[in-house]
Formats: sequence, structure tokens, C-alpha cells
Amino acid sequence: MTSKTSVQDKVVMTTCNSHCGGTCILKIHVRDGKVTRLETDGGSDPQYRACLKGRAYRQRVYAPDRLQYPLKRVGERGKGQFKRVSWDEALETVASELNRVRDTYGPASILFLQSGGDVNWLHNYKVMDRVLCMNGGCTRTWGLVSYEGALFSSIATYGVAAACHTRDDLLNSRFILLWGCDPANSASTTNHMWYLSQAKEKGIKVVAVDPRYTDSAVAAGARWVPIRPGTDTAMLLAMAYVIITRNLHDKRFIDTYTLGFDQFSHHVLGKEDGIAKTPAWAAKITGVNATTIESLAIEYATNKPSALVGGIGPGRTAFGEQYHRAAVALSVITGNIGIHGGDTAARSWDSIYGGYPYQLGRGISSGGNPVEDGAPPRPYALTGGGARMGTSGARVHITMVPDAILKGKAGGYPADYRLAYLVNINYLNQTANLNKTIEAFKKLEFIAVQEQFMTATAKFADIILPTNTYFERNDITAGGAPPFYGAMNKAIESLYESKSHLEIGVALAGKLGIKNFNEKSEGEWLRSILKDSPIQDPETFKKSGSFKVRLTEPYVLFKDQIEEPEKHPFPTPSGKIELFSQRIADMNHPLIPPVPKYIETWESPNDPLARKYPLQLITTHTKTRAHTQFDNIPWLKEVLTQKVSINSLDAKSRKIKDGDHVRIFNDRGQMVLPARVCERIMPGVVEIPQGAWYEPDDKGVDRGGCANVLTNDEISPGGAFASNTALVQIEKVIN
Ligand SMILES: Nc1nc2c(c(=O)[nH]1)N[C@H]1C(S)=C(S)[C@@H](COP(=O)(O)OP(=O)(O)OC[C@H]3O[C@@H](n4cnc5c(=O)[nH]c(N)nc54)[C@H](O)[C@@H]3O)O[C@H]1N2
Ligand SMILES: Nc1nc2c(c(=O)[nH]1)N[C@H]1C(S)=C(S)[C@@H](COP(=O)(O)OP(=O)(O)OC[C@H]3O[C@@H](n4cnc5c(=O)[nH]c(N)nc54)[C@H](O)[C@@H]3O)O[C@H]1N2
Ligand code: SF4
Ligand SMILES: [Mo]
Repeated sequence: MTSKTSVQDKVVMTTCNSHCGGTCILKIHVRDGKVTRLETDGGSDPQYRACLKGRAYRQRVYAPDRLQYPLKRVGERGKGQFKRVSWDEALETVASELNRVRDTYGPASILFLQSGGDVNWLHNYKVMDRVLCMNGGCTRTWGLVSYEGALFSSIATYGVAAACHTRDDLLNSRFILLWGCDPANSASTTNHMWYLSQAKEKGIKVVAVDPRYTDSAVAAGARWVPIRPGTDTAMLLAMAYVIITRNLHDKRFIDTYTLGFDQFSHHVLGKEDGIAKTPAWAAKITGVNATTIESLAIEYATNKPSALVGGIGPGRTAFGEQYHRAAVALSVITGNIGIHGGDTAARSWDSIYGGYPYQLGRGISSGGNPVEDGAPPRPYALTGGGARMGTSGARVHITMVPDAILKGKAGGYPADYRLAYLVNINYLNQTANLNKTIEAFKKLEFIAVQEQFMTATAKFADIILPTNTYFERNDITAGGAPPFYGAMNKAIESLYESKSHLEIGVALAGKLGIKNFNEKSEGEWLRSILKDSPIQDPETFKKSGSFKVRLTEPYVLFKDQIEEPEKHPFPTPSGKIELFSQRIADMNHPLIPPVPKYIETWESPNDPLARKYPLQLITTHTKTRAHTQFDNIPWLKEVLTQKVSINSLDAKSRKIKDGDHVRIFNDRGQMVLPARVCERIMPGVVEIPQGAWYEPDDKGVDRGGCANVLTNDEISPGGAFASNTALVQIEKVIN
């Protein structure tokens, strides 16, 4: 650093946490109130280095298309025509519409749609949740688009919303099985990829089971086992078959800690339904040959401790919860739970939500939602035993919102929906079956959106309220491996007329006449959030930007339960890990079986629909975006062009060459993208990275490559978001 820079630049420490699973350190250089450049963590290991998106954040803050002031719709809904209005007029309009709809139709007709935005403790969706709840209530959603299948499985099997060990523990493994997991692209926790790279250097064997030969598999030197999407449960059960029939399961572990091995093994061995789940049986379903399944099972079981890193991509399929239950079962019967180098196999996405028990206060909360008070639980919800959220029958599954808007009470939903308030979510772009969402959004009487950019969703708003970025406000976050707490420090004043989530909430609550909405300043909130944390000195924390937790060893989930089972039962009804779940058996739903079972998905290659649409589509997370965030950033556009990946055999039969423009379509929609013809995706499967912005041309053909133009909005019986279960056809565009 030159002396000139050090005199003139102020360096503000902050933590990026952009809904990707990263929690990464940024040093913001500020001169005359403007960000001049960004650096990241340096010095001794472990560093919490920002990725390309974090380092490009300056272009996001100063993007020419950032929303600058409140906007009011003037043209037809969805056409994106707006005029500038004052904050006063915008808030007045939102407040009067909220009250009109509540008084005319009841509070349940107000839908509240929210998602990640930044993953932080104060400026998040909870502020607006509180406003709506204190104003009479609203309809919230249930169903995590990310990992509802994993959640269902974890609650049923372990009794908690479990995640994984901290990722530094991978170095204690002898064998790593990356199952549908690509942290080189989808940051599942800061440093996940760094530890995988070290695992390779250490000579730890890595195998990747995935329809694609992923960047992570390449970097980790992994052997690739291609598998047909949606068939993982069959392969996992066949591996269990090999392990059980060869007596490689850990009988002591099973006897001490689990319940239901008999029912599980009866199903696996075919004693229950007459079908032994042999490798040959699974080979026909999965496309993986029987010898590969057999040898992988033996390798996994005999190289203890082994980590089955259960990715959540395979869980975002029809019957995705069965995959997660089967992955957990394999890890459990081999006794890889609660030990260093093993893994829960519950889900790869550790982030802040699982794994290490951070001690942060809750921040703002709703204080209760009158619409949910007294409502019965929804059918097939796993209540109690650690179920975290979304068990109220007043809620609507996040993917079913358009269906609920279109059908309302007549379609069996709890209410008729008239108004939607959206925060930190690009709903139209990011949930399944976009064209159906458009139809539904057109039917609503009023839509309010808090946004930084004119997203596909914002275009459907009646009022848009501009939010600031985390460079313009103070907050707290946590995550990473090893775990750390991150301060998010304000570096510059809010640009244009944008406001923080807390400021917007307070202003709207004022317009609505809500009493006692908020008594704390931003700083007081942050201090209260830190109150019970190990951070003794908030000022030093703020200045340094982070509090790195010094663990003597990697954090291992369920260590206490395994080391002292009498003192620490699993919080399931039986106190054991439940391979068989009586709670699920009591649901009496044929498609939610009490032991994990392979159930063929809809839109599988055997579906008659496959004659028209023969290719299975998967939609992955990619390094240049956090969902739709950053898709408009020029530096990141330079890195990767949105393309559809197709195997060279499928391309050849369609006379498609690398780089050709192709039309990808099914009955739900169509788009045109360049093709990436390669060997890194298996035949019969095509891939479109999710999160690209929907950009319809005048014929309604998407030119942006938004995956949800093609996905199906049917949900799995246990609630999994089935965005990786969809059939499409591809043809070369001639012109
Ligand atoms: N850079 C970046 N990082 C992110 C995100 C982002 O948008 N950008 N999003 C974050 C969020 S919110 C989440 S929920 C996580 C998501 O994290 P993941 O769900 O793990 O990410 P995906 O890329 O969707 O899927 C992981 C892998 O699963 C494979 N896959 C898909 N279907 C199947 C299948 O049926 N079987 C098998 N075996 N494999 C399959 C894909 O090819 C891919 O390699 O990522 C987080 N990290
Ligand atoms: N086909 C398909 N669809 C998917 C997936 C898939 O794998 N395939 N993955 C699903 C998953 S796992 C997830 S989690 C969802 C994510 O879906 P979303 O959460 O809807 O995606 P984001 O792009 O993160 O949308 C957040 C929006 O909030 C806006 N925003 C407003 N205020 C703020 C703020 O203060 N800070 C920030 N950071 N943003 C703000 C951002 O500009 C952005 O438009 O997508 C799901 N959709
Ligand atoms: S975008 Fe995600 S991975 Fe990249 S720096 Fe930010 S938090 Fe880290
Ligand atoms: Mo997610």
C-alpha cells in the first residue's frame, strides 16, 4: 500500500454474505465517500477469501441500473412502466392498500413472500414480517426451496434440522463421497472448496456422483460416477444392500444408536416387497453399472471414517426427501455419525443454518401472526422434535403460491389471495413454472416489492421501494469454516433515495399507525444480537470486522450423542436415530414411506411425455451469480456466458455444434441459448444454470435463460422443491 493510499483511503472491514452460503471478508477502500476498491482477507490461514462476486461488489453498488427512488406503476402490470414518486406517496399507497385488502377480505388474503437477500441478522425480511403481523397478520409460506427434502429427512431421522460437520473436518476423512455437490460453484460454506483441495493434496480419495463432471470433481481429482437425475435413492439403497449382505455394516453402532434397522434392511433385502435392491436392480434405474455400485459401496464402508457429503441438488427432485433419508441411512449403518472424518450426510449446505451452534440473538421478530394463531397444523408436517418452521396449516407452500392465487379457497387453499408483499425475493424468476406465476401475478389486486434492481418480479409491482446494499448499513452475520462471526460495517451513505430494511419497516409501520413497532436504533439492535455471543468487546469486533472462533478441533455434529448416549439422546420420539419413523408411518401416505424407498419421479425417462420431451433438465447454481443476484454485473458476465450444456451424443443426433443457438422447450415454456456441447454431462441430461434473468422477446421466448420457464411447479409429497425434475426437448435454431 502506498503512503498516498493510506493517507487518503479509509478502510472499512465488512463481511459479504450474499445468499450463497459464503461468509467472506471484504476490506472496502473508501475515498471522499466513494468506494474505490475492494480487497479480501489475507495473512495467516485460514483466510475467509471473497469470491469473484464479492470482489465485484463495487459494480453492484454503483450499477447504473440500481433503483434510485420509489416507483409507481403506470402501464399494464408486468410491462415495466413506472414513474418516480416520493417516499411519502409510495408508503401511503402501500399502507392504504394493505388496510383496504385486510378490511375487505381479511388479513389472510395478504401474501408475504420472502427469501435470502443477504444472510444477516437485522436488515432482513423479518422487519416486514413484523409490520404485517402487527397490522393484523398475513399468509406466510412454508417449504424451503433450498432443502425442504433434507429438512424433512433430518427431522424424521435425527430429530433436528441437522447439517454437517464444519468443513475442515473433511481432512480427517479417508474417503469422501461428493453426492450431487459442487462447492466450486455453489458455495456451500466458505472454504469448503479449499478443504477439498487440501484433501486432494493429502491423497484422500474423492468420488463424485453427479449427472455432471463438476468443477469440484475436477479440482478434487475425483472419480466421476454419472447418475440419472432423480434416481439417487435407488443407488443408495443398492449400496446398502451390498453393505448389509457383505456384513460390512457397523452392528454395534446400529444396536446402540438406531431404531428401525430391521424394517430398513427388510426393505433393502426385498423381504418386504419381494424386490431385492441389488446393484443390478439399481443399474437399470440409475444408469450406473452394477459393478460400479458394488465397488463404491465396499470402498465407502471399508475406508472409515468416510464422509458422504449429501448435496441438496439431488434433493430438489420429486421425492427428494427419499434421497436424503437414504443418504443418511447409508452413513448411519456404516457408523460414520458423530466421529471425525465422518458426516451426517444430512445436507451439504452448512452455511449458518446448521453445523456449528452460533450464539446470536434473534433480532427483530414478528411477535406472532394472527392468521396462524389457532390454525391446525398442515397435513403431513413433522411437528415437534425440532421442526423449525412452516408447520401451520394457514401457510402455503412457496412453490404453490401461483396455484393458490389462481384457485384460492375453491381450490382447497386456506384463503383467497389479493395482495402480495415481496422482500428479498425474485419470486417470478426463482420459483417453478414462470408462465403460471405471470398469470397469477396478473390476477392480484396489488403487489409491493422492496428491491435494488428492476428484476422480473419488480416489473410486476404496483409500488417498488428501493433498498440499499450492505455497504450502506450496519449488520452482523456468521458462517464459514472454521466458524466465524462477521461484522457488516457501513462504508458509505445510502445512495440516491434508497433505504435500509429497518428504515423502510419503521416508516411503513408509522404510516399504518402501528404502536411500539421498534424502540431500538440500528446500533442497539446489533448490540442486543451480540449479547449472549462469545464476543466480549463489540467495538473491537466492529473494527476488525470478524471474530474467528478458535476451535481445538473441527466441529462434529452429534459428537455428544455418540460419546455419551445416556446423557444426550437424539431428540426424536425414541431418542435414537430413526431409520424407521413411526411418525411418518402414522401419516399413512403411500408416497411418504416410513423407511426410505425409491419412488420413480414424474417426468422420468419412462414417462410417456419423454417421447415428446426426451431430455432430463437439471438447473444448477453457478459461481458468477448468487441466484439472480449479480447477473447484471458486467465483470461477472465476462466470466461466464449463460449456456445450456448438452452431451455430444445428444447434440450430434440434433445436428447441434458447440456455440450454436438452440431452442429449449416443453409445454410450460421456451427459451433460446447457446449450446455448450461437451462430455462433462451424461447423455440424456441437459443443464441450465439457475438464476439468469428472464428476458422475453416480443414473441415471449426467453432470451435470458431463466431456468424456471421450463420447471414444473408440482411439489414432492414431503415438500421438496422439484426443480431438478423436468423433461425438455432441444432443437437447433435455424436462421
Ligand atoms: N455461487 C453460488 N453459490 C451458491 C448459490 C448460488 O446461487 N451461487 N446458492 C446457494 C444456495 S441458496 C443453495 S440452496 C445452495 C445449493 O447448493 P446445491 O444444491 O448443492 O447446488 P446445485 O448446483 O443446484 O446442485 C449440486 C449438484 O447437484 C447435481 N445434481 C442435480 N440433480 C441431481 C440429481 O438428481 N442427482 C445427483 N446425484 N446430482 C444432481 C448438479 O449437477 C450439481 O453439480 O448453493 C448455495 N451456494
Ligand atoms: N430452477 C431452479 N430454481 C431455483 C433453484 C434451482 O436450483 N433451480 N434454486 C432455488 C434456491 S435454492 C433458492 S434459495 C432460490 C433463491 O431465490 P431468491 O431468493 O428469490 O433469489 P435472489 O436472486 O437471491 O433474490 C433476492 C432478491 O432480493 C433483492 N434484494 C432486495 N433488497 C435486498 C438487500 O437488501 N440485499 C440483497 N442482497 N438483495 C436484496 C435482490 O436484488 C434480489 O432480486 O432460488 C430457487 N430457484
Ligand atoms: S458472493 Fe458469497 S462466496 Fe462470494 S464473497 Fe460474497 S459471500 Fe463470499
Ligand atoms: Mo437455496
